Parts: sequence; C-alpha cells; structure tokens
Amino acid sequence: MQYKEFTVILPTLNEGRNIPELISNLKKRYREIEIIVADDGSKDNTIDEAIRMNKKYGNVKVIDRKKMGREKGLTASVIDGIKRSRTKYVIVMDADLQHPYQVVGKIADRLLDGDKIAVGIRAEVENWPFYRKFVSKSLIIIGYAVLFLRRSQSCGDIFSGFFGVDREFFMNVYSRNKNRFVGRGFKVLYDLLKCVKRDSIQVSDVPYVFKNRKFGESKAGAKQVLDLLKSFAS
Ligand SMILES: Nc1nc2c(ncn2[C@@H]2O[C@H](COP(=O)(O)OP(=O)(O)O)[C@@H](O)[C@H]2O)c(=O)[nH]1
Ligand SMILES: [Mg+2]
Repeated sequence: MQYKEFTVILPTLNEGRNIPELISNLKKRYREIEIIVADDGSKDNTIDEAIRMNKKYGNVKVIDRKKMGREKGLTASVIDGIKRSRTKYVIVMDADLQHPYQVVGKIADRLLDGDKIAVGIRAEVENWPFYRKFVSKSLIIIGYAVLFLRRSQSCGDIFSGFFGVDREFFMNVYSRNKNRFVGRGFKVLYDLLKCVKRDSIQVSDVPYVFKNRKFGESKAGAKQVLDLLKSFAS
C-alpha cells in the first residue's frame, strides 16, 4: 500500500510530549505519508519536536500559526493544514495519542475505495462525570436533529475529530461555505457535514477505541460548547 497520496493533519496546542511518539509511529507504519503540524502558539516544545521529527523522517511540515498572525482555533488550524497539503487525501487526527495511529490505514482504505469522507467512530468513551455525559448527549441529539432538518449528510459520529476526506472535495465545499465553518470551534467535521446534501456522497464509519490522554490536558470546555451552538446555527 502506498501512502504518498495521504497527509495527516495534526492540530496542536502543547503536545510536545505526545507528538514524537505519534509521528514516529505514523512514519514507521506508513512510510511515505506526509504530516502537517498546525500549531497555535504552543508554550512547550511542540514546534521543536516537530522539526526534530522532520529531520529524522522527512516530510513533516510545521505551520506556526501564531508567528503567522493567524487567528487561534482548532477548526481554523485544520483548514490551514488542509490548504497547505498537496496530496489527494487528508486525514485529520488529534495529536494527543487518543486517536490510535493503527486506524489511519483503515481510514485510508475507505478513501481509496471511493468514499469522500471516512469517519473514525468512538466505540468506547472514557469515564466522564455525569454532567459531561449529559451535556455531550444533549449536544449530539441537537447536532443530529439539525443535520436531519437541513437534509444534510450524517454519519456515525458527527463530532469526531478523527476523519479522512478527499482533499479536493473538502476544498470545494469549504470555498463555497467559508463563513459556515466556525474557526475557533472544535468540530470541523460537523461544519463539513452540514454543508453537504444528504446521500450526495459516500461516507463510511471506521470504529476504534478512544484512549485516555497520557500527557497534557484537554482544551475542550464551556467555550467550545458555545462555539458548537454557533456551528448549529450557521
Ligand atoms: N492548533 C490548535 N490545536 C488545538 C487547539 N485546541 C486543541 N488543539 C489540539 O486539538 C486536539 C484535540 O484537543 P483536545 O484538547 O485533546 O480535545 P478533546 O480530545 O476533545 O478533549 C489536540 O491535538 C490538541 O492539541 C487550538 O486552539 N489550536
Ligand atoms: Mg484529546
């Protein structure tokens, strides 16, 4: 299997302790794969580690968004990464080792089979407290309802941060719907799905087990809930 048609986009914020392991694993398993680290002003050694990984394996690019004066945001970072990529397909994943690198190959297979989007689906969720589960379940129900009412495309996990997409397809949808993508938000897949007409493309689900973070902490919080509500409305 050839991976030179694939770029993995890694949005990062203080993931210096996680990316050496992740990038090494990706490069060892998918030799020719390209990697783009889209960083938002990490205060740790994330950028230095990405540069070190590039020296070691090659084809690891870094977008230092803060230095470039770009507005901070996870979705905006992913979009910058996709714009910068040059391969036929891109795969977006978290840089904190919560998305297993072994699943990248399965997502790649689905894209090569012709699916426009292949979505990593969490088969298990970590031990969240009750309120977080409640908020999360409610947002999922609203999210699905909005897609249904708008006759938009759906999938097995509309809020997944782990997915592959045909690059040209993404860029076409994005360029026609720029202001419907919430740059500061966390849900770029959701913003993409809502801009696509239901059943107009082939989308597949790829199950995986979500892992607990080893190092660093989640940046998701109340602000992201507000950004998601903005996503529903736009
Ligand atoms: N570029 C960029 N990356 C971010 C930002 N916030 C989080 N990330 C990265 O996005 C991924 C998911 O973030 P995380 O905080 O783990 O969210 P969670 O998994 O939903 O709890 C990780 O790789 C983070 O380093 C941001 O504002 N900008
Ligand atoms: Mg995480």
